[in-house]
Amino acid sequence: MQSCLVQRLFAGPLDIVGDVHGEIDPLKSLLRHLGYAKDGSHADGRRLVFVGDLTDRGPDSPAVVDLVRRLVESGRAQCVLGNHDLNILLNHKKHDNGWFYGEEVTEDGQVVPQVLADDTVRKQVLEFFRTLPIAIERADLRIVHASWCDDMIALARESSDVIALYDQHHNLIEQSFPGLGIEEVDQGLKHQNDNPVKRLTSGPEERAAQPIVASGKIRFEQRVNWWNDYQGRFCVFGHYSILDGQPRGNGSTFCVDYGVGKRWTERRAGVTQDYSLKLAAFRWPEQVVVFDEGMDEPTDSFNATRREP
Ligand SMILES: [Mn+2]
Repeated sequence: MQSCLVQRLFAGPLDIVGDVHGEIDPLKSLLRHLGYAKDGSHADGRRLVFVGDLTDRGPDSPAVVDLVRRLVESGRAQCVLGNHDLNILLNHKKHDNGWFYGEEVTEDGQVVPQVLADDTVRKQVLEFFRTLPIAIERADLRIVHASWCDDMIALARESSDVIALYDQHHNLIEQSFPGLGIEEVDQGLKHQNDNPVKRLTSGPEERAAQPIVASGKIRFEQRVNWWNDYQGRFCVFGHYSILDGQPRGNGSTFCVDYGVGKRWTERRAGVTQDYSLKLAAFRWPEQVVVFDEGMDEPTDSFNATRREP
């Protein structure tokens, strides 16, 4: 039997890696800078944790999933499910997961160079994603892709099947709507906020004061910075690569997604090194951030306003 969707986090020192989004070269470089051998072992007994969103946007999602899968299977790493990984698992086709369906992805009318999946890769990716928990925890630390919410975590604890849990709450929420009278935006918000799978993997949302243009679409919802009201054990998450000047950490939370998923935009602009969008790992218990290009900084500096790229 599969274990439940909230699992026990490894004991010992950890390196918690942000959203990789198909960027295999920065991932290999980061693991090297962190001191991991090719087989994923570490001389100091450290182990890896991935906060999810392994795929989409970058050049080689199949290679990233393959590497992380092998690390997880050999007991060198743990990984939680991100919203991009979830979309693939639920067979939700999005503008940036065409690679999985063997289709080229275009952005601004140009093809984004990517390795495309074949049947073998699709099968391996789906099998691996089906094994992933939504959250992992131990006495001093919690890890989730987008947001920690105790009520939603409690629901995830009772399930061992992320697809079944998603469907169950999707249907319950649909049934809660009377025939008429709930606006589409509010229906969308209920699906986002009240479905534990959505809430934990892509975070709470609220009505925006003004419509927002995002990825070429007009949206009437906006993300809620849930960490401002969070109380509980230290929580590390990813997902929020754009923090709009908010601090990355507040003493009880830390966001480790430094935006490498959009690095293809920098490459397209001719940047070949010293990228402003990075892949990072948050070291626990040290609370130091290490980047794929090797620099590291204590997180004190991240409690100040983030320097925007
Ligand atoms: Mn995400």
